[in-house]
Amino acid sequence: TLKGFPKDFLWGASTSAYQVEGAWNEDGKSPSVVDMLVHPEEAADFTVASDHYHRFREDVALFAELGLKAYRFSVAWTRILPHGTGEVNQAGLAFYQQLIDELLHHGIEPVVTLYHFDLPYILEQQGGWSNRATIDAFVEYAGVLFTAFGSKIKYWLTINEQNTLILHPGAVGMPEGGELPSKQVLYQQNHHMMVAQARVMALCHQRCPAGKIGPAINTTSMYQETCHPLDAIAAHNWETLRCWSFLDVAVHGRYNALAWRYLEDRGLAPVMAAEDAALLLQGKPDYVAINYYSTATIAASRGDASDVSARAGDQQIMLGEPGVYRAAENPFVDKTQYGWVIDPVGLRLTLRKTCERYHLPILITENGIGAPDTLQPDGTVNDDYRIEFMRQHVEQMQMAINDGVELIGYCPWAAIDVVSTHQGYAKRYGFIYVNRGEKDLLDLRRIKKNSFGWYQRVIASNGEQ
Ligand code: BGP
Repeated sequence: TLKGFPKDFLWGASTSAYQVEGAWNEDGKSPSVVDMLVHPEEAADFTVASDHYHRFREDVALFAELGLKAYRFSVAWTRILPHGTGEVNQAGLAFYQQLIDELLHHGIEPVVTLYHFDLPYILEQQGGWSNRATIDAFVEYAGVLFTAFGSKIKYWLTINEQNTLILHPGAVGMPEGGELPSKQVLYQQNHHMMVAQARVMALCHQRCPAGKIGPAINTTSMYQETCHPLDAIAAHNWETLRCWSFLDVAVHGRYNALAWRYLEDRGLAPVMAAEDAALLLQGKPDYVAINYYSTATIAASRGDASDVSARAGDQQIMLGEPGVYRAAENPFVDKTQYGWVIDPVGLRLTLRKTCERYHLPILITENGIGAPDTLQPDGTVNDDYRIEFMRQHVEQMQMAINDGVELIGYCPWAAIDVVSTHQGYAKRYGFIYVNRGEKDLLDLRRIKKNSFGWYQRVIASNGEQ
Protein backbone atom coordinates (compact mmCIF):
# COMPACT_ATOMS: atom_id res chain seq x y z
CA THR A 1 0.00 0.00 0.00
CA LEU A 2 1.06 3.53 -0.72
CA LYS A 3 2.07 5.92 1.99
CA GLY A 4 -0.84 8.31 2.59
CA PHE A 5 -0.81 12.09 2.50
CA PRO A 6 0.67 13.69 5.62
CA LYS A 7 -1.91 14.64 8.26
CA ASP A 8 -1.33 18.37 7.86
CA PHE A 9 -1.19 18.29 4.05
CA LEU A 10 -2.18 21.67 2.62
CA TRP A 11 -5.09 20.89 0.30
CA GLY A 12 -5.53 24.28 -1.29
CA ALA A 13 -6.29 26.27 -4.41
CA SER A 14 -4.82 29.35 -6.10
CA THR A 15 -5.64 32.65 -7.75
CA SER A 16 -3.73 35.84 -8.53
CA ALA A 17 -4.75 39.41 -7.81
CA TYR A 18 -5.23 40.81 -11.28
CA GLN A 19 -6.96 37.69 -12.56
CA VAL A 20 -9.59 37.51 -9.80
CA GLU A 21 -10.03 40.83 -8.01
CA GLY A 22 -11.27 43.41 -10.48
CA ALA A 23 -11.69 46.86 -8.86
CA TRP A 24 -8.64 47.80 -10.88
CA ASN A 25 -8.76 51.49 -10.04
CA GLU A 26 -10.60 51.48 -6.72
CA ASP A 27 -9.59 52.61 -3.24
CA GLY A 28 -6.33 54.16 -4.33
CA LYS A 29 -5.02 51.37 -6.55
CA SER A 30 -2.80 52.55 -9.39
CA PRO A 31 -2.49 50.74 -12.74
CA SER A 32 -0.11 47.81 -13.07
CA VAL A 33 1.61 46.73 -16.28
CA VAL A 34 -1.19 44.24 -16.81
CA ASP A 35 -3.83 46.98 -16.71
CA MET A 36 -1.93 48.84 -19.43
CA LEU A 37 -1.31 45.94 -21.80
CA VAL A 38 -3.11 45.56 -25.08
CA HIS A 39 -5.32 42.49 -24.78
CA PRO A 40 -6.74 40.51 -27.66
CA GLU A 41 -9.97 42.12 -28.88
CA GLU A 42 -12.21 39.22 -27.93
CA ALA A 43 -10.74 38.56 -24.49
CA ALA A 44 -12.25 39.76 -21.26
CA ASP A 45 -10.54 42.66 -19.60
CA PHE A 46 -9.12 42.62 -16.10
CA THR A 47 -11.02 45.64 -14.80
CA VAL A 48 -13.81 43.58 -13.22
CA ALA A 49 -12.37 40.05 -13.50
CA SER A 50 -14.31 37.88 -11.03
CA ASP A 51 -15.12 40.85 -8.80
CA HIS A 52 -13.48 39.07 -5.88
CA TYR A 53 -12.49 42.43 -4.40
CA HIS A 54 -16.13 43.09 -3.58
CA ARG A 55 -17.21 39.49 -3.03
CA PHE A 56 -14.29 38.01 -1.11
CA ARG A 57 -16.39 37.13 1.94
CA GLU A 58 -18.80 35.10 -0.17
CA ASP A 59 -15.85 33.49 -1.96
CA VAL A 60 -14.01 32.60 1.24
CA ALA A 61 -17.22 31.08 2.63
CA LEU A 62 -17.33 28.86 -0.47
CA PHE A 63 -13.63 27.98 -0.05
CA ALA A 64 -14.46 26.97 3.54
CA GLU A 65 -17.36 24.84 2.32
CA LEU A 66 -14.97 23.23 -0.15
CA GLY A 67 -12.81 22.41 2.86
CA LEU A 68 -9.67 24.23 1.70
CA LYS A 69 -6.79 24.06 4.17
CA ALA A 70 -4.85 26.69 2.21
CA TYR A 71 -5.62 29.48 -0.23
CA ARG A 72 -2.88 30.88 -2.39
CA PHE A 73 -3.48 34.43 -3.62
CA SER A 74 -1.28 37.33 -4.61
CA VAL A 75 -1.17 40.85 -3.27
CA ALA A 76 -1.45 43.64 -5.83
CA TRP A 77 1.63 45.80 -5.31
CA THR A 78 -0.37 48.70 -6.81
CA ARG A 79 -2.92 48.57 -3.97
CA ILE A 80 -0.20 48.76 -1.31
CA LEU A 81 2.24 51.25 -2.88
CA PRO A 82 0.39 53.14 -5.64
CA HIS A 83 3.59 54.98 -6.55
CA GLY A 84 5.57 51.74 -6.57
CA THR A 85 7.52 52.97 -3.54
CA GLY A 86 6.93 55.53 -0.81
CA GLU A 87 3.47 56.28 0.48
CA VAL A 88 1.54 53.25 1.75
CA ASN A 89 -2.14 53.08 0.81
CA GLN A 90 -3.97 52.08 3.98
CA ALA A 91 -7.09 51.04 2.05
CA GLY A 92 -5.01 48.50 0.15
CA LEU A 93 -3.54 47.06 3.34
CA ALA A 94 -7.04 46.96 4.86
CA PHE A 95 -8.38 44.85 2.00
CA TYR A 96 -5.74 42.14 2.44
CA GLN A 97 -6.02 42.40 6.23
CA GLN A 98 -9.71 41.57 5.94
CA LEU A 99 -9.11 38.80 3.43
CA ILE A 100 -6.44 37.21 5.64
CA ASP A 101 -8.61 37.49 8.76
CA GLU A 102 -11.56 35.99 6.91
CA LEU A 103 -9.40 33.04 5.79
CA LEU A 104 -7.96 32.48 9.26
CA HIS A 105 -11.42 32.71 10.77
CA HIS A 106 -12.38 29.74 8.56
CA GLY A 107 -9.19 27.86 9.39
CA ILE A 108 -7.70 28.38 5.92
CA GLU A 109 -3.94 28.99 5.76
CA PRO A 110 -3.15 32.01 3.57
CA VAL A 111 -0.28 31.42 1.10
CA VAL A 112 0.76 34.84 -0.17
CA THR A 113 2.50 35.56 -3.48
CA LEU A 114 4.21 38.94 -3.32
CA TYR A 115 4.21 39.54 -7.06
CA HIS A 116 2.26 37.75 -9.77
CA PHE A 117 2.95 39.48 -13.14
CA ASP A 118 1.52 42.88 -12.04
CA LEU A 119 4.43 45.29 -11.64
CA PRO A 120 3.27 48.86 -10.91
CA TYR A 121 3.06 50.67 -14.24
CA ILE A 122 4.79 53.68 -12.76
CA LEU A 123 7.88 51.52 -12.12
CA GLU A 124 7.67 50.13 -15.64
CA GLN A 125 7.80 53.70 -16.94
CA GLN A 126 11.04 54.13 -15.02
CA GLY A 127 12.58 51.10 -16.72
CA GLY A 128 10.85 48.31 -14.81
CA TRP A 129 13.10 45.37 -14.01
CA SER A 130 15.82 46.81 -16.27
CA ASN A 131 16.31 49.50 -13.67
CA ARG A 132 18.23 48.40 -10.56
CA ALA A 133 16.06 50.72 -8.50
CA THR A 134 13.22 48.21 -8.95
CA ILE A 135 15.19 45.83 -6.72
CA ASP A 136 14.98 48.34 -3.86
CA ALA A 137 11.32 49.00 -4.66
CA PHE A 138 10.48 45.29 -4.42
CA VAL A 139 12.35 44.96 -1.12
CA GLU A 140 10.52 48.02 0.22
CA TYR A 141 7.15 46.63 -0.88
CA ALA A 142 7.86 43.19 0.61
CA GLY A 143 8.97 44.86 3.83
CA VAL A 144 5.62 46.65 4.12
CA LEU A 145 3.80 43.31 3.80
CA PHE A 146 6.13 41.50 6.20
CA THR A 147 5.56 44.20 8.82
CA ALA A 148 1.80 44.32 8.30
CA PHE A 149 1.05 40.60 8.02
CA GLY A 150 4.17 38.83 9.25
CA SER A 151 2.55 37.60 12.44
CA LYS A 152 -0.29 35.94 10.50
CA ILE A 153 1.33 34.48 7.39
CA LYS A 154 3.31 31.24 7.45
CA TYR A 155 3.81 30.79 3.71
CA TRP A 156 5.15 33.48 1.42
CA LEU A 157 6.08 33.22 -2.27
CA THR A 158 8.40 35.70 -3.95
CA ILE A 159 7.79 36.06 -7.71
CA ASN A 160 5.30 33.97 -9.65
CA GLU A 161 6.81 32.24 -12.68
CA GLN A 162 9.87 34.39 -13.16
CA ASN A 163 10.77 32.01 -15.99
CA THR A 164 7.55 32.84 -17.82
CA LEU A 165 8.29 36.55 -17.50
CA ILE A 166 11.78 36.08 -18.96
CA LEU A 167 11.28 33.31 -21.52
CA HIS A 168 7.79 34.22 -22.62
CA PRO A 169 7.53 37.96 -22.00
CA GLY A 170 4.36 38.40 -24.04
CA ALA A 171 2.54 35.80 -21.94
CA VAL A 172 0.16 38.18 -20.24
CA GLY A 173 -0.42 40.51 -23.19
CA MET A 174 1.57 42.86 -25.34
CA PRO A 175 2.77 46.34 -24.45
CA GLU A 176 1.51 49.29 -26.49
CA GLY A 177 3.41 49.25 -29.79
CA GLY A 178 3.97 45.51 -29.56
CA GLU A 179 7.68 45.70 -28.81
CA LEU A 180 9.06 43.05 -26.48
CA PRO A 181 12.46 43.54 -24.82
CA SER A 182 15.52 41.88 -26.39
CA LYS A 183 16.95 38.69 -24.87
CA GLN A 184 19.84 40.65 -23.45
CA VAL A 185 17.51 43.06 -21.69
CA LEU A 186 15.37 40.18 -20.43
CA TYR A 187 18.34 38.39 -18.89
CA GLN A 188 19.44 41.60 -17.21
CA GLN A 189 15.91 41.94 -15.81
CA ASN A 190 16.10 38.33 -14.71
CA HIS A 191 19.28 39.04 -12.80
CA HIS A 192 17.69 41.99 -11.01
CA MET A 193 14.73 39.81 -10.07
CA MET A 194 17.12 37.19 -8.70
CA VAL A 195 18.88 39.76 -6.53
CA ALA A 196 15.54 41.20 -5.41
CA GLN A 197 14.27 37.74 -4.56
CA ALA A 198 17.34 36.87 -2.49
CA ARG A 199 17.10 40.12 -0.54
CA VAL A 200 13.39 39.59 0.07
CA MET A 201 13.93 36.04 1.33
CA ALA A 202 16.57 37.33 3.75
CA LEU A 203 14.27 40.13 4.89
CA CYS A 204 11.44 37.68 5.47
CA HIS A 205 13.62 35.61 7.78
CA GLN A 206 14.64 38.73 9.66
CA ARG A 207 11.16 40.18 10.08
CA CYS A 208 8.97 37.05 10.24
CA PRO A 209 10.74 34.38 12.28
CA ALA A 210 7.79 32.01 11.90
CA GLY A 211 7.42 32.68 8.17
CA LYS A 212 8.61 30.46 5.37
CA ILE A 213 9.34 31.80 1.92
CA GLY A 214 10.15 30.30 -1.45
CA PRO A 215 10.24 30.90 -5.22
CA ALA A 216 7.37 29.77 -7.50
CA ILE A 217 8.70 28.71 -10.87
CA ASN A 218 6.82 27.02 -13.71
CA THR A 219 8.61 23.69 -13.49
CA THR A 220 8.34 20.70 -15.76
CA SER A 221 10.24 17.77 -17.21
CA MET A 222 11.52 17.45 -20.76
CA TYR A 223 11.50 14.12 -22.55
CA GLN A 224 13.87 13.33 -25.37
CA GLU A 225 12.13 12.34 -28.58
CA THR A 226 14.42 9.40 -29.36
CA CYS A 227 17.38 7.66 -27.75
CA HIS A 228 19.67 9.62 -30.04
CA PRO A 229 22.29 11.04 -27.67
CA LEU A 230 21.90 14.51 -29.16
CA ASP A 231 18.19 14.45 -28.37
CA ALA A 232 19.17 13.73 -24.78
CA ILE A 233 21.55 16.69 -24.71
CA ALA A 234 18.87 18.95 -26.18
CA ALA A 235 16.28 17.86 -23.60
CA HIS A 236 18.77 18.34 -20.80
CA ASN A 237 19.81 21.76 -22.07
CA TRP A 238 16.29 23.02 -22.37
CA GLU A 239 15.18 21.66 -19.00
CA THR A 240 18.19 23.39 -17.44
CA LEU A 241 17.58 26.70 -19.16
CA ARG A 242 13.84 26.69 -18.72
CA CYS A 243 13.49 25.40 -15.15
CA TRP A 244 16.55 24.57 -13.09
CA SER A 245 18.60 27.64 -13.91
CA PHE A 246 15.93 29.76 -12.20
CA LEU A 247 15.52 27.55 -9.14
CA ASP A 248 19.28 26.99 -8.79
CA VAL A 249 19.93 30.69 -8.23
CA ALA A 250 17.03 30.89 -5.77
CA VAL A 251 18.21 27.88 -3.75
CA HIS A 252 21.99 27.90 -4.10
CA GLY A 253 22.54 31.64 -4.50
CA ARG A 254 24.64 31.29 -7.63
CA TYR A 255 24.07 30.77 -11.33
CA ASN A 256 23.88 27.31 -12.85
CA ALA A 257 27.19 26.69 -14.66
CA LEU A 258 25.64 25.44 -17.91
CA ALA A 259 23.14 28.28 -18.07
CA TRP A 260 25.82 30.88 -17.35
CA ARG A 261 28.05 29.53 -20.12
CA TYR A 262 25.11 29.53 -22.50
CA LEU A 263 24.48 33.21 -21.73
CA GLU A 264 28.15 34.14 -21.98
CA ASP A 265 28.55 32.42 -25.34
CA ARG A 266 25.73 34.48 -26.77
CA GLY A 267 26.65 37.78 -25.18
CA LEU A 268 23.57 37.58 -22.98
CA ALA A 269 25.23 37.32 -19.58
CA PRO A 270 23.88 40.03 -17.28
CA VAL A 271 26.06 42.74 -15.84
CA MET A 272 26.55 41.96 -12.17
CA ALA A 273 27.21 44.76 -9.71
CA ALA A 274 30.09 44.22 -7.28
CA GLU A 275 27.80 43.35 -4.39
CA ASP A 276 25.52 40.97 -6.30
CA ALA A 277 27.32 37.68 -5.69
CA ALA A 278 27.07 38.28 -1.95
CA LEU A 279 23.47 39.45 -2.20
CA LEU A 280 22.44 36.31 -4.09
CA LEU A 281 23.83 34.19 -1.27
CA GLN A 282 22.03 36.22 1.37
CA GLY A 283 18.56 34.74 1.18
CA LYS A 284 17.66 31.06 1.07
CA PRO A 285 14.22 29.57 0.52
CA ASP A 286 12.57 27.33 3.11
CA TYR A 287 10.67 25.42 0.44
CA VAL A 288 10.30 25.30 -3.31
CA ALA A 289 6.97 26.01 -4.98
CA ILE A 290 6.26 24.69 -8.45
CA ASN A 291 3.56 25.42 -10.96
CA TYR A 292 3.11 22.28 -13.03
CA TYR A 293 0.77 21.90 -16.00
CA SER A 294 2.44 19.60 -18.49
CA THR A 295 5.62 18.20 -19.98
CA ALA A 296 7.32 18.75 -23.32
CA THR A 297 9.22 16.52 -25.72
CA ILE A 298 12.45 17.65 -27.28
CA ALA A 299 14.65 16.73 -30.22
CA ALA A 300 18.04 18.06 -31.24
CA SER A 301 17.99 21.47 -32.91
CA ARG A 302 18.24 21.69 -36.69
CA GLY A 303 19.14 25.33 -36.36
CA ASP A 304 16.39 26.40 -38.74
CA ALA A 305 12.81 27.61 -38.57
CA SER A 306 11.55 24.12 -37.85
CA ASP A 307 13.00 24.38 -34.36
CA VAL A 308 10.55 26.41 -32.34
CA SER A 309 7.67 28.63 -33.20
CA ALA A 310 5.73 30.76 -30.75
CA ARG A 311 3.00 28.89 -28.90
CA ALA A 312 2.76 26.33 -31.70
CA GLY A 313 2.42 22.64 -31.05
CA ASP A 314 3.39 22.00 -27.53
CA GLN A 315 2.08 25.07 -25.72
CA GLN A 316 3.98 24.62 -22.50
CA ILE A 317 7.29 24.61 -24.28
CA MET A 318 7.17 28.41 -24.50
CA LEU A 319 9.28 30.41 -26.90
CA GLY A 320 12.51 28.72 -26.05
CA GLU A 321 16.05 29.67 -26.84
CA PRO A 322 17.14 29.65 -30.46
CA GLY A 323 19.31 26.72 -31.46
CA VAL A 324 18.80 24.75 -28.25
CA TYR A 325 16.14 22.25 -29.26
CA ARG A 326 13.35 21.37 -31.63
CA ALA A 327 9.83 20.84 -30.29
CA ALA A 328 8.64 17.28 -30.86
CA GLU A 329 5.37 15.45 -30.41
CA ASN A 330 4.85 12.88 -27.67
CA PRO A 331 2.67 10.04 -28.96
CA PHE A 332 2.01 8.71 -25.44
CA VAL A 333 0.11 11.63 -23.97
CA ASP A 334 -3.18 13.43 -24.57
CA LYS A 335 -3.61 17.17 -24.88
CA THR A 336 -6.17 19.63 -23.60
CA GLN A 337 -8.17 21.43 -26.22
CA TYR A 338 -5.71 24.27 -25.87
CA GLY A 339 -2.87 21.96 -26.86
CA TRP A 340 -1.36 21.55 -23.39
CA VAL A 341 0.03 18.07 -22.81
CA ILE A 342 -1.79 16.15 -20.07
CA ASP A 343 0.84 14.21 -18.15
CA PRO A 344 0.15 13.20 -14.54
CA VAL A 345 3.20 10.90 -14.43
CA GLY A 346 5.24 13.91 -15.53
CA LEU A 347 4.17 15.56 -12.27
CA ARG A 348 5.58 12.65 -10.28
CA LEU A 349 8.79 12.85 -12.29
CA THR A 350 9.07 16.62 -11.84
CA LEU A 351 8.48 16.31 -8.08
CA ARG A 352 11.17 13.63 -7.81
CA LYS A 353 13.68 15.72 -9.74
CA THR A 354 12.91 18.84 -7.70
CA CYS A 355 13.28 16.88 -4.47
CA GLU A 356 16.53 15.25 -5.49
CA ARG A 357 18.02 18.49 -6.66
CA TYR A 358 17.17 20.71 -3.69
CA HIS A 359 16.24 18.48 -0.75
CA LEU A 360 13.60 20.95 0.33
CA PRO A 361 9.88 20.60 1.00
CA ILE A 362 7.80 21.19 -2.13
CA LEU A 363 4.47 22.99 -2.47
CA ILE A 364 2.53 22.69 -5.71
CA THR A 365 1.21 26.20 -6.29
CA GLU A 366 -0.50 25.59 -9.65
CA ASN A 367 -1.81 22.65 -11.64
CA GLY A 368 -5.04 22.35 -13.54
CA ILE A 369 -6.89 22.15 -16.81
CA GLY A 370 -8.29 25.08 -18.72
CA ALA A 371 -11.57 24.38 -20.51
CA PRO A 372 -14.61 26.26 -21.81
CA ASP A 373 -16.85 25.11 -18.94
CA THR A 374 -20.49 25.91 -19.57
CA LEU A 375 -23.41 26.58 -17.32
CA GLN A 376 -26.24 24.16 -18.18
CA PRO A 377 -29.90 25.22 -18.27
CA ASP A 378 -30.43 23.17 -15.08
CA GLY A 379 -27.87 25.33 -13.28
CA THR A 380 -25.05 22.80 -13.14
CA VAL A 381 -21.54 22.87 -14.59
CA ASN A 382 -20.32 19.47 -15.62
CA ASP A 383 -16.52 19.49 -15.58
CA ASP A 384 -15.89 15.77 -15.25
CA TYR A 385 -12.74 16.19 -17.40
CA ARG A 386 -11.34 18.35 -14.61
CA ILE A 387 -12.14 15.68 -12.03
CA GLU A 388 -10.39 13.09 -14.17
CA PHE A 389 -7.38 15.37 -14.71
CA MET A 390 -6.99 16.12 -11.02
CA ARG A 391 -7.74 12.58 -9.88
CA GLN A 392 -4.80 11.34 -11.90
CA HIS A 393 -2.52 14.10 -10.67
CA VAL A 394 -3.45 13.48 -7.03
CA GLU A 395 -2.70 9.79 -7.55
CA GLN A 396 0.75 10.63 -8.90
CA MET A 397 1.38 13.05 -6.03
CA GLN A 398 0.75 10.20 -3.63
CA MET A 399 3.19 8.03 -5.56
CA ALA A 400 5.78 10.81 -5.39
CA ILE A 401 5.30 11.01 -1.61
CA ASN A 402 5.73 7.27 -1.53
CA ASP A 403 8.93 7.68 -3.54
CA GLY A 404 10.29 9.92 -0.78
CA VAL A 405 9.33 13.41 -1.92
CA GLU A 406 8.44 15.82 0.88
CA LEU A 407 5.32 17.28 -0.67
CA ILE A 408 3.57 19.65 1.73
CA GLY A 409 0.59 20.79 -0.27
CA TYR A 410 -1.40 21.06 -3.47
CA CYS A 411 -2.86 24.39 -4.59
CA PRO A 412 -4.38 23.79 -8.03
CA TRP A 413 -5.30 26.56 -10.41
CA ALA A 414 -7.85 27.81 -9.66
CA ALA A 415 -9.99 28.19 -6.57
CA ILE A 416 -12.59 30.02 -8.62
CA ASP A 417 -12.85 31.04 -12.28
CA VAL A 418 -10.40 33.80 -13.13
CA VAL A 419 -9.45 35.66 -16.29
CA SER A 420 -7.12 33.43 -18.27
CA THR A 421 -4.02 35.21 -19.48
CA HIS A 422 -4.87 34.60 -23.13
CA GLN A 423 -8.42 33.36 -23.46
CA GLY A 424 -10.31 35.46 -20.91
CA TYR A 425 -13.36 33.63 -19.57
CA ALA A 426 -13.55 31.33 -22.58
CA LYS A 427 -11.00 29.17 -20.77
CA ARG A 428 -11.77 28.42 -17.15
CA TYR A 429 -9.97 26.62 -14.36
CA GLY A 430 -11.98 27.06 -11.15
CA PHE A 431 -13.90 24.73 -8.85
CA ILE A 432 -16.43 27.55 -8.72
CA TYR A 433 -18.02 28.95 -11.88
CA VAL A 434 -18.37 32.71 -12.25
CA ASN A 435 -21.35 33.65 -14.37
CA ARG A 436 -19.92 36.17 -16.78
CA GLY A 437 -19.10 36.24 -20.45
CA GLU A 438 -16.18 37.80 -22.25
CA LYS A 439 -17.43 41.35 -22.35
CA ASP A 440 -20.85 40.76 -20.85
CA LEU A 441 -20.64 40.84 -17.07
CA LEU A 442 -24.02 39.10 -16.49
CA ASP A 443 -24.68 38.64 -12.78
CA LEU A 444 -21.24 37.32 -11.71
CA ARG A 445 -23.07 34.67 -9.65
CA ARG A 446 -20.99 31.86 -8.12
CA ILE A 447 -21.97 28.29 -9.02
CA LYS A 448 -20.29 25.15 -7.71
CA LYS A 449 -19.02 22.93 -10.52
CA ASN A 450 -19.07 19.12 -10.29
CA SER A 451 -15.37 19.24 -9.44
CA PHE A 452 -16.26 21.19 -6.28
CA GLY A 453 -17.98 18.16 -4.74
CA TRP A 454 -15.19 15.87 -5.87
CA TYR A 455 -12.41 18.01 -4.35
CA GLN A 456 -14.47 18.42 -1.19
CA ARG A 457 -14.47 14.64 -0.75
CA VAL A 458 -10.75 14.38 -1.53
CA ILE A 459 -9.93 16.96 1.11
CA ALA A 460 -12.31 15.49 3.70
CA SER A 461 -10.71 12.05 3.28
CA ASN A 462 -7.15 13.44 3.07
CA GLY A 463 -6.60 12.22 -0.45
CA GLU A 464 -8.67 9.10 -0.76
CA GLN A 465 -10.65 9.05 -3.97
C1 BGP B 1 0.30 30.24 -15.13
C2 BGP B 1 0.08 31.56 -14.43
C3 BGP B 1 -1.33 31.80 -13.99
C4 BGP B 1 -2.40 31.23 -14.91
C5 BGP B 1 -2.04 29.86 -15.50
C6 BGP B 1 -2.96 29.41 -16.62
O1 BGP B 1 1.40 30.37 -15.97
O2 BGP B 1 0.91 31.66 -13.29
O3 BGP B 1 -1.46 33.16 -13.73
O4 BGP B 1 -2.85 32.13 -15.84
O5 BGP B 1 -0.73 29.83 -15.96
O6 BGP B 1 -2.58 30.03 -17.81
P1 BGP B 1 -3.65 30.53 -18.89
O7 BGP B 1 -4.53 31.48 -18.16
O8 BGP B 1 -2.86 31.19 -19.97
O9 BGP B 1 -4.36 29.32 -19.35
